[in-house]
Amino acid sequence: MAMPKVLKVHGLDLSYFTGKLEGYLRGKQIPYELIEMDTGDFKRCGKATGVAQMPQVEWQNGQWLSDTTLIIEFLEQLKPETSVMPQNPTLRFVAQLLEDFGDEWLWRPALYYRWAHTQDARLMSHRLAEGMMRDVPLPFFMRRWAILNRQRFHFLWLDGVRKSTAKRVEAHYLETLDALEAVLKKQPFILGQRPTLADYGLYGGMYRHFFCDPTPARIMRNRAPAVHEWVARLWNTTLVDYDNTPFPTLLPNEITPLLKIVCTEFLPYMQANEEAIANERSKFEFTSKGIQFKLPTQRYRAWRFQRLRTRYQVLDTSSQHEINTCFPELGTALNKPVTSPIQARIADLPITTPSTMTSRTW
Ligand SMILES: N[C@@H](CCC(=O)N[C@@H](CS)C(=O)NCC(=O)O)C(=O)O
Repeated sequence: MAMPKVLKVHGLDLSYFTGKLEGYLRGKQIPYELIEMDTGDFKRCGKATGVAQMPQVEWQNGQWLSDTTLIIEFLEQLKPETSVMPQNPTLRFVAQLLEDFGDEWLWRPALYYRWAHTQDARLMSHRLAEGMMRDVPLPFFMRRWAILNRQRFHFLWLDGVRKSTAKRVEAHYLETLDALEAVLKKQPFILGQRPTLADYGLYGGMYRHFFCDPTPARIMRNRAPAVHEWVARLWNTTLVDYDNTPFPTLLPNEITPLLKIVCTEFLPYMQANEEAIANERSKFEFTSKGIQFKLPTQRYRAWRFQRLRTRYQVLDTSSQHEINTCFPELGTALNKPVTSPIQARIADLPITTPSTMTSRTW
């Protein structure tokens, strides 16, 4: 299949997942045009793909791509040169695991910093009222008020952020930042000398929120200058320059604290979410270092967790062994067979057309 000359990426230049995709497209040197969504475009794209989210990529002849994880997988197949997938199965698995972590775990602290801090919330509500909401026929101050309240309700209140949990959500950022700093002080990219999916997987939160939003950016500059530098480095990376740099074959020692966070926080969270869905519950409880969160279940995350487990289970025993030796908790969490697959609101192929949409499982 041929790639369109220029991809039309509908999104926003302040959006988590648009930033992740943009970083990757720049790295691959895939030309794209960023189309700044307004609410009308958001709805139109949602109708076209069946999922109301951003970014959405207009492919060709009325075909669309959605979901950055699936889009990246798809583009990797279409343009396998300048690959971001480590050849070593253990490293490839860890890169995919870190993408899951970046997408599904850093989201809460990223949204927390943006919407719970006055300075950040003021700036970002202004930008959204001017940008995404520009087609809403209301005075500016009302658009701004509406978006501020909407975001706070959805991404703070509904996502378990309370007085009792806020400090812990903050720590999710700070602890991840420290763990990443340890890695990036030693090497230019997360898994070594060459950019991989692990870098792009962590990019949404680390770039569009933590690097750009005033409060977390100030923290990053002071506390983790090597992370700060990595964010800019990745933006300026063209993968073709790394063609002759071999992929890493060993997990760097420095990555241990980061994978510890993945094992002790993220995987138990994903497990609890899946269990609750299997028991047809819409909420579940999750404890992070003694702090209890009450959270809504998310089918998409359960689907990703099952996908990750299946990926672990098809690894050859020596790779599994390698992972288990470093991180016994990983093996334990991922060994459970997937007995009742959970469907998400995402087709398992990123390409959708209006005709295939109707056959999707919601
Ligand atoms: N898994 C999706 C997640 C996309 C996503 O959640 N995007 C956010 C914005 S960065 C969104 O559209 N949120 C919906 C909303 O704010 O209503 C992906 O990788 O593309």
